[in-house]
Parts: sequence; C-alpha cells; structure tokens
Amino acid sequence: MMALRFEVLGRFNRARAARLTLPHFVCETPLFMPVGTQGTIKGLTTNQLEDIGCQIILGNTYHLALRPTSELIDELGGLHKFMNWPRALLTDSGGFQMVSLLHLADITEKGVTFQSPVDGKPMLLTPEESIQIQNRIGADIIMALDDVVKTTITGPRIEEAMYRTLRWIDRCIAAHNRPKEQNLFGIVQGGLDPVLRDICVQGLVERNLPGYAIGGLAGGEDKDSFWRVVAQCTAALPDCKPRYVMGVGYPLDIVVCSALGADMYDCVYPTRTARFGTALVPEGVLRLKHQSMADDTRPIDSTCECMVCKNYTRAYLHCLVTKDAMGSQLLSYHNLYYMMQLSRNLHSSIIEGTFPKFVCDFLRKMFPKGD
Ligand code: PRF
Ligand code: ZN
Repeated sequence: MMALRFEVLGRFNRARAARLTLPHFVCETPLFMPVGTQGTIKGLTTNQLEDIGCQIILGNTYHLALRPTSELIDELGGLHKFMNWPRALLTDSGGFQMVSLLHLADITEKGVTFQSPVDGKPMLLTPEESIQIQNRIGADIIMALDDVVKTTITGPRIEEAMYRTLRWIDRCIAAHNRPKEQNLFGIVQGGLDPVLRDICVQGLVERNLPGYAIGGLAGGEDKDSFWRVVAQCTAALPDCKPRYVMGVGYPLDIVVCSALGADMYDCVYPTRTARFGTALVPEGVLRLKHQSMADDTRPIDSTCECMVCKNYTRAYLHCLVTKDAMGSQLLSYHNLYYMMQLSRNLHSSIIEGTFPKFVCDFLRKMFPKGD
C-alpha cells in the first residue's frame, strides 16, 4: 500500500530528477526539506514558505507530542490544518531527536526511554507509539522508529542497532493504521560498515515500503566515509522509490548525494546558521556580523532573486543581526530560498542534460582555488 507516486523524469548517470506525488503536494526532486520543530520554521510564516518554494516541511514527533500533543493536533484536524500549511509534511519518528537532545535517553528492545523534559518522569517511546502519534499528526510521510548510533563509535553496538532497527520496522508496519493516506519510510542503519548496511538495505527492501531513508550519517564522520555509505545504499535501493538522506543539508553534500542518486534531504543548518548571522551564498557563506558588512550597500548575493536580496543591503542586515528578530527572519528567508533554488537547479539541470556543467560551476564558485 502506498500513498505516493514516484516518476523519474530525467537522469544523468546515477542522478535522477523525479516527480514525487504526495497526498498534499506534487514535489520535484532532488528536494530539500526545512525543519520546523514545533510546527513552525522559526520566524517564517507559511505564506512566506510557499513564496520561497518549499514543497515539504519536516516536523518532529518528539516536540509535537510534548506540546501541543498529538491528541490535540488530531482533534483540531491534523498538523496541516493546525499550522495552516497546504503542502506536504514529513514527521520524524522521535527517537533520534530524543537521543541527540536528551543525553539521558536510553534504548532497549521495547523502545526509547527518556526523562520527560516537562516533569522529569521516565517515559517510553515504542515503535507502536511513535507510529500512532505520527498517524494522529497526519503528515504525508512518516518515519519508522530506528535505533541510531553515532557513526564515530565502533564495535557490536552498531550491529545491535541495525538488527534492532530491522525488528522495529515490522512493529512499525503492523502499527501503521493509515497506509492509504500516509507513507511509512524505513531507515537504513549500519554505521560505516558496508556489510551491515547491505543487510539492512536488503531487509527493508523485502518489506516493500513506499520509500527509504539513509540514516545514521552526518554525525561527525569524514566526508569520504559518508559519501561512500550513501553511494552504496543508493546503488542497492530500488530505482523506483524515493531515497532520503537524513540530517544532510550542507549545499555541497546535497550536490554530491544527488549525483549519487539520492532525492531528499533535511537539515536545520540553513535556518540555524541564519540565526547566528550567516548567509548561504554561491561562494560558501557570508557572515553578516563581520565588521566589513557595516557599510556594505550590496545585497547578500547579487545573483539571488529572493525578497531579501531585492530589498535589503548587507549594511542593514549587519545592523539587525543578533539585535532584532527581523535579522534572523530575513536571513532564514534568504537561506531557504538559496536551498530551494539549489534544489530547482539540480532538478532542471538533470532533466536538461546539463548536470555536469551545473556541478562544475557550483564547485568552481565554492572552491575558486581548486582545493
Ligand atoms: N534517524 C532518524 N532521524 C534522523 C537521523 C537518523 O539516523 C539522522 C542522521 N543522523 C538525522 N535525523 N530517525
Ligand atoms: Zn537572497
């Protein structure tokens, strides 16, 4: 049972450009999904997100379940209606957020146990509960509860987490009550070990899920290991299903992973870095706090067509940044526009057969000295 259609419209070697039809929106891949933890992308309205061209936004089960609670969201008609977002939504299962945010979280076969940040009471999130909560929230794509370990650790814990992730996927599938309206994606774990990754991919593919995510990456491993795992997983996953690399959001990684056949990405980076006063530009980053911006009358990026670059100078943004909420809102707007423009350029260059030229131009601007 699937509530999506995935049509590949163009290819260049392993890269693909596709149309992903979800219950609430028809998306074009490769695509970047901004992260909105509490049912909002900090500082931006849903109308602005539509203007920017966002197609899917991500919500976190863990945050939404604590406040306003999934029961209330359900009662009020689901998250789309609650946050006034007509396009697609994806919720992550919650385990990763608990483990990465609350270092007190502990994983057992039953699920993820953690201390409630509300009242300190011990709580347990099982695979069944994660899916039940995500069924109530009502996103177009829901994620299986997985056992995530840092890629920088080694030893038997990596293997245990991979096999547990496979056992939990069956509990998630059995608990999923809305397969006609919501797509359950499985998550490939297995650290940096190609044998474990392969076992996990095969196990998930046998379950014939609507889509697959590559998890456990972007956690401090070197780029070479990270890209190697992505290359291995995309090569082994079915060609006719979407592939989502979780937690990845540096522009360079998105370009490289798309060349390796990945389709979807999410990351807090563009909005978080905006709040610290950093703008994404073709050359890399521009730090608006820097003293040299104080009398710079140029826009953030003269080649950017976003509302911020059309209307405001670096000098003005320098003045606002870290002093007024408007500063981080404007930078978040520009940074998400940059990510959406990157997604659109990847999509159209793959379709038009100009993907290698796009990648070369992208790399040349970012690394002008060739390093
Ligand atoms: N699993 C889940 N969410 C995630 C990840 C994961 O592995 C990552 C990658 N570290 C980001 N978000 N469920
Ligand atoms: Zn801009």
